[in-house]
Amino acid sequence: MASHSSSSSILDSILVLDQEPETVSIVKEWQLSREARTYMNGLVKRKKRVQFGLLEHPSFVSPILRKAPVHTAKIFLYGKGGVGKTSTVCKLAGLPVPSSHHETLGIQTTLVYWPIKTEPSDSSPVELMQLELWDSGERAMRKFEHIFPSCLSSTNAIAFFFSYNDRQSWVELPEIITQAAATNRTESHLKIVIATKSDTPHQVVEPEEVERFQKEYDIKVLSLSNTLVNSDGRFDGQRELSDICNVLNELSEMIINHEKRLSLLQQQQTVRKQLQDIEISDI
Ligand SMILES: Nc1nc2c(ncn2[C@@H]2O[C@H](COP(=O)(O)OP(=O)(O)O)[C@@H](O)[C@H]2O)c(=O)[nH]1
Ligand SMILES: [Mg+2]
Repeated sequence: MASHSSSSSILDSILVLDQEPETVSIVKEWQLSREARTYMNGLVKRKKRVQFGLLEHPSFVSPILRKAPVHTAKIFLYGKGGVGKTSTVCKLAGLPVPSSHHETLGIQTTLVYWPIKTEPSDSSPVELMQLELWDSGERAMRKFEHIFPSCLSSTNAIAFFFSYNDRQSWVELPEIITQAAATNRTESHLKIVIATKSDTPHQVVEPEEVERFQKEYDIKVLSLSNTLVNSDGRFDGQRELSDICNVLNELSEMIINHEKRLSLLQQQQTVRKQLQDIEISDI
């Protein structure tokens, strides 16, 4: 009996080696649906996004979110000064986007909560993404050597930045990807590229180049415009939410699928090690 159960557990382990990572699809624009309204009430109050400190949680505002499973992810924003990293944080968190460039001092962290629904939408529960955005200025990183490694430490993802109106930021992209890989040798983080200023009329990076980059590096490029949806300059929380919905869903989907892939890889490594140990003890 004992040998039967141990041989079936070995078989289960071997099956893990052939497994492909399960991929999750997030329901697009679910956050704008009628069903999502009660959940989103925790995020938008009087047309403004609610901001959360370290000890706060959206369930304080919308108790229905208390039961939602939480995916926590640290994302480090990395790229040349002035490309729009801080503006992207503001756009995604629903804060006013700075109208001029001020070097970010030290490290700024911002929490963005985002309820999601995965396919099949009829039966899956609402889950909550907790995205911890780490933003730091170029000068601060050069001056204080500990900043760069701290931003990379245990990060789930690195968002590499360039902007469509700054050729240099595009040319430097492969270099900064290599630089991050050299510092964070485990390389277990997800790599994403965020391309800002897609709204500017004088673009110096061609869409074909971006297309080629995605194929060559196998890194997805998300294009953004950190401008207000209302052209009269008035902030409308609901319209701003619709504007960032796709980006936050794509980001969340990539993070969840990356974590699933990593967890399967770790499981497979453990099984390989166990099988090696069995072979050695058989000798
Ligand atoms: N038109 C436009 N301007 C942007 C966009 N993103 C950022 N900016 C502007 O670019 C400048 C630098 O942005 P900032 O976020 O401070 O850059 P950082 O140094 O990478 O943090 C600011 O004046 C922003 O208003 C965008 O998507 N479109
Ligand atoms: Mg900045």
